[in-house]
Amino acid sequence: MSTSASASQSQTLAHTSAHTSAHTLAHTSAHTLAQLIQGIAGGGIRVVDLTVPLEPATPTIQLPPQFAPSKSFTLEEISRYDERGPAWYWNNIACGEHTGTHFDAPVHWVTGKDHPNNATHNIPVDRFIGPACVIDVSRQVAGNADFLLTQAVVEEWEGRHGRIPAHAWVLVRTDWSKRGTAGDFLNIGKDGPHTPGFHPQCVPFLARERDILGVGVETVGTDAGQAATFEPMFPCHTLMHGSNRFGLASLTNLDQLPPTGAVVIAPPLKIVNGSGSPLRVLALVPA
Ligand code: 23J
Ligand code: MN
Repeated sequence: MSTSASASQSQTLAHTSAHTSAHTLAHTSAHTLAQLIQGIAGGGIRVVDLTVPLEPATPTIQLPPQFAPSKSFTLEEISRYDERGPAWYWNNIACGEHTGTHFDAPVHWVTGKDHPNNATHNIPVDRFIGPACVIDVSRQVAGNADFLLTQAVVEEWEGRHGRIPAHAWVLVRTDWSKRGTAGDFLNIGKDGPHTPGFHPQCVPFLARERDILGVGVETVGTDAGQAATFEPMFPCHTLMHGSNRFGLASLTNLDQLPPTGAVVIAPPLKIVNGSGSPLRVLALVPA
């Protein structure tokens, strides 16, 4: 009897407390979204565009000549308020999936091909949004175009700014996007491109020990220019996508972000079985 009464009372309490917390949560999330909108509308949240312009001159990755090349961006006019369409302007577009500011999906790499939900159309959409950890190595890169981010440099950053939280975007500020010409940006020498990237040992640390969403870089691809010669070949692609994580390449304006505190929103186009896509990348930054 008393057992039954007690069970019934605890059920009632559990029900009441679940109801209260669900109600409070619903209220809190509505309030949080209202604050977000107010913040964006001049209330102290800055929206920073991390995207480069997408045009025929946008540099695309130059792989060694034995590999098939990717098409650069083209715009083909369909009509422009003329006999082809008197009241409308529109274009056909074409480009490789990995052109300009773009998203790398896990299926892009052979090591990521068997992960579930690994393509642009089926990655869970909550994984496109996360806190940004911005690691500034622009000083090191200014002295060495082949600079590789190591776990030691990441841990030194964590000593100053705190541990990288789970499901973060790790953005590497190199100031590489400030290079004015395609020649300087691609920086191709007789022995191939010289651009900064990740030390092979750093990538599993970020993916597995820090459980990041992915990495973002200012260079044309997430791997270093010389990464075709590394072991494994293209270690950032091999290990990041092998761990079902993402890449963002050809970002800009990383110098406008704080080391922590920004939120990055990076959803690719919903290309069915896409390996990636050009996208607009936005950061929400507390003023
Ligand atoms: C294909 C092969 C090698 C590389 C890449 C693509 C990229 O950087 C890319 O955009 O994903 S390194
Ligand atoms: Mn790519």
